[in-house]
Amino acid sequence: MLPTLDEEGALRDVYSRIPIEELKQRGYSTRVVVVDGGSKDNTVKVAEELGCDVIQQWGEGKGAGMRQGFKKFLELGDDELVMLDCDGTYHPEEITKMVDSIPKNGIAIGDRLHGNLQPDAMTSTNWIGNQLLTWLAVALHGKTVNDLCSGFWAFSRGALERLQLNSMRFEIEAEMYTSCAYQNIPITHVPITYSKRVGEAKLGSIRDGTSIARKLIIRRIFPTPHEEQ
Ligand SMILES: Nc1nc2c(ncn2[C@@H]2O[C@H](COP(=O)(O)OP(=O)(O)OP(=O)(O)O)[C@@H](O)[C@H]2O)c(=O)[nH]1
Ligand SMILES: [Mg+2]
Repeated sequence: MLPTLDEEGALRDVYSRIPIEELKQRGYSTRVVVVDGGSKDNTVKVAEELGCDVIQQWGEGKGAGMRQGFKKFLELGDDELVMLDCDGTYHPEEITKMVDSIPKNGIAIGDRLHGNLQPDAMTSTNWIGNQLLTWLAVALHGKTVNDLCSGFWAFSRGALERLQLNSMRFEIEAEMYTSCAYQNIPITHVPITYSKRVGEAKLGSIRDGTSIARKLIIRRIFPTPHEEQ
């Protein structure tokens, strides 16, 4: 599953690097689903040309889009789901390693901070923010996580069925983690490569960092959303 907002510059390359053959050798048949948040560029056209399934999300934000993608996955009855940002920062070749690392009824999280973080990939503000938010998450919720804001996750169906989420924007990863903490969903950490993005960032470091911290605090007080939207 690839969440997109104006990612025409990266989508073709990301798609072509998905290791469909290697996954086939492991017994998987694969579908590529693009969840689009209302791109103004040619992202949707490119996704259709490539033969991806396209979900045009309602509402705005990566969190809203991912939750719609999760819902579709559960309806379709598929077994495992891998989600990665579609901006060229994550390496689709590493999907096999992620899938191999999914614990039973659990989740594998790609770990940029103890992996191969390329020198120009993350600004120092974002590096500090990622470290602080990861530290805050563990301090509040107690479950080990190495890279809270990673955009590369691999889920078993059993884990996705249990996640309880209502995030709209970039707090979604933090909420997936808190849901794992409260429901004892096993997590493994997989060192991954992280490269400089293609195109413009949609995340505002300060604004989105603050809402991620707020989500971590809210879920310490109210472990599950009042109502899943
Ligand atoms: N479906 C959907 N995807 C979105 C939306 N906003 C951003 N995305 C996608 O979510 C992924 C992460 O967004 P980025 O802008 O890369 O945010 P980031 O990775 O946290 O920030 P950078 O480190 O600056 O790249 C990208 O693939 C975006 O295209 C949205 O509203 N809906
Ligand atoms: Mg990114």
